[in-house]
Amino acid sequence: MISRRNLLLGGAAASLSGCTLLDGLNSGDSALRALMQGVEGLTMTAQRLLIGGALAPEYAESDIRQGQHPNGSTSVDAQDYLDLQTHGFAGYRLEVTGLVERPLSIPYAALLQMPQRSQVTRHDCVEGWSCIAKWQGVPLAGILDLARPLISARFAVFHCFDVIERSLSGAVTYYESIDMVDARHPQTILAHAMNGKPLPVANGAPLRLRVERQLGYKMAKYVKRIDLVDSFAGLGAGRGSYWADRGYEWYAGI
Ligand SMILES: Nc1nc2c(c(=O)[nH]1)N[C@H]1C(S)=C(S)[C@@H](COP(=O)(O)O)O[C@H]1N2
Ligand SMILES: [Mo]
Repeated sequence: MISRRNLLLGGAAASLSGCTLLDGLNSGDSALRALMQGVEGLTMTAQRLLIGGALAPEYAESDIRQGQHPNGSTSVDAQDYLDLQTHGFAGYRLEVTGLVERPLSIPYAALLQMPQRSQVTRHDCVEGWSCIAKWQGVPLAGILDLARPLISARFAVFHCFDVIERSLSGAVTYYESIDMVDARHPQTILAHAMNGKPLPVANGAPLRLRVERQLGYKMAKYVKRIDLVDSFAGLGAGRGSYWADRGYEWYAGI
C-alpha cells in the first residue's frame, strides 16, 4: 500500500488544486505538516490517547479563499436521487436504521429545524490537497439521541446514493463508517449548507458527513441512510468503508 505521507505530501499534489497552496500544507515549515508526520505512524488507539476529545482546528471566515474543490463523485445518477434533486431535495428523508431503539426517517425540513452547528474547518484529501470551508448542519449526536442506539451499537455506517464503481458483480454505492466516539464528537455534523449556501450537488447535497479529525474520504457525501451496527460483516469486503476495502486506513486520523 502507498503510505499516506506520500499521498498527502507528494509532489503531484501541487498541480492538483489551488487549495493546496492556499493552506500551506506543502510548505516545508508548516507546523501542521510536522504534526501530521509525527502522528501518522501511530495507531488509532495511540492517537486517541494523545488527542482525546480534542477539537480539530477551526478557522475564521476570512480564511476561506475559494470554493470547496469537488472530488470523488460530483453528481449522482440514481433515479431516486434525481427525483429528489428535481424538487430541491424537499422530499428527502434521512433514514436511521439498525441497532437503535427508535428507527428514524427524518424529513429534510425537520433536519433544518434541529439544533445546528457551524464550523470553518480544513478538509484534507488523501490525494494531497486541502480546502478551508464553512460547514453548517446537524450534530450527529443529536440524531443519535433521538434514535437511541442500543449498547451493542459500535459503528455508524453511512450508505450513500452515488454509484462509485460498476463491476461485473454489479453497482457499488459509496459507504463509510465511524465509531461511536467520532459519531458523538461535537464537530461531527451532517452538513446541509456550505459557505453560507445550501450544499451544492457537487459537494454531496442534500446531506454529507463532516468528521473533522479524519481525511476527506471519511466524509460521506449524498448520505441516504445511517445504519448502526456491531460489525462490518456483510458490508463490502468487511473493512467498513469503500476506500478501506481498497487498502486505505479505516481510521484516517490527521
Ligand atoms: N458519497 C461519496 N462521498 C465521498 C466521496 C465519494 O466519491 N462519494 N469522495 C470522498 C473524498 S475522497 C473526498 S476528498 C471528499 C470530497 O468532498 P468535496 O467534493 O466536498 O470536496 O468526499 C468524500 N466523500
Ligand atoms: Mo479524498
